[in-house]
Amino acid sequence: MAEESCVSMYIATGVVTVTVLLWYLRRAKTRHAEPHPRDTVMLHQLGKGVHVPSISPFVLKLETYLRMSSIPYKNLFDRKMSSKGKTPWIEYNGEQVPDSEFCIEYLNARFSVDLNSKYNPSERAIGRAFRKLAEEDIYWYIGLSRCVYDRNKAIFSRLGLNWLVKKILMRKALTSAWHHGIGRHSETEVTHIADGDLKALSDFIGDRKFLLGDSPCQEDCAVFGILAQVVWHMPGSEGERAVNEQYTNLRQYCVRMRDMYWPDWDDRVLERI
Ligand SMILES: N[C@@H](CCC(=O)N[C@@H](CS)C(=O)NCC(=O)O)C(=O)O
Repeated sequence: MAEESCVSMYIATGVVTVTVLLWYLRRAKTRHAEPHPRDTVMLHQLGKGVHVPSISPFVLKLETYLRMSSIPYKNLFDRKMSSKGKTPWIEYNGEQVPDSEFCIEYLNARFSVDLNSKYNPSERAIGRAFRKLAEEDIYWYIGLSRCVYDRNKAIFSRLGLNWLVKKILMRKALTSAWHHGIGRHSETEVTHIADGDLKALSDFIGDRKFLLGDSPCQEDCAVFGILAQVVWHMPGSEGERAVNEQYTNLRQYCVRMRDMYWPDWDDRVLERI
């Protein structure tokens, strides 16, 4: 009996100690967090990517949008997730907005931005459809390639992730792809679907400089966010081969977007190519 109460006391002491420690660490972190300047968008994101400023297509999309629209912003590479458990997200004068697309809608309204003003409703509709193709379809191919199909998990290894984290990422990718439905297809089938998407984008962009014409539009941010991962962040994959050998206009498109909006690209990546 005495032994049991002794064990309970040890457990209780342990729980209290850990709770106090966590509370203290959290408070210390908050205390040392940089103050957020007023009227500046704070962009919460992950750390640097390997050959692209972020391994997240949505982070690249949102930061490209902020540059394209000349909205003042500051990066916070704090790896904090949004209230929806995802990255990226923004804070503006104390207001939090999760999800890259909702961030863009919010900022468009706040700063009276319309990056699609040169295009008519029918062109905008096509832009939206291609954004969805990129973010809702090619996105899964990128995730599965990096986390599952690539036996070496090259990009994650170069980010210094250990085997356990890589295993957890692989499990997570497999589970979410399974629930989405795409994960029920074989690697060959998923690659085939992505190839069809890349071909459609390549055929549509053709000789144009940007998605809808000679001027970039809002949807270019998302399309670039996704394609840049295929071009530079999927070493050894079929997608990488396709954009380098078959759909070369997609590679040129990425280089054009990079050169136009990311003069500091080399400083924002871990390894320059
Ligand atoms: N619809 C979201 C998607 C964001 C998203 O899926 N982000 C990924 C990184 S690429 C993420 O945070 N994943 C973490 C997780 O799912 O736990 C957006 O546009 O921001």
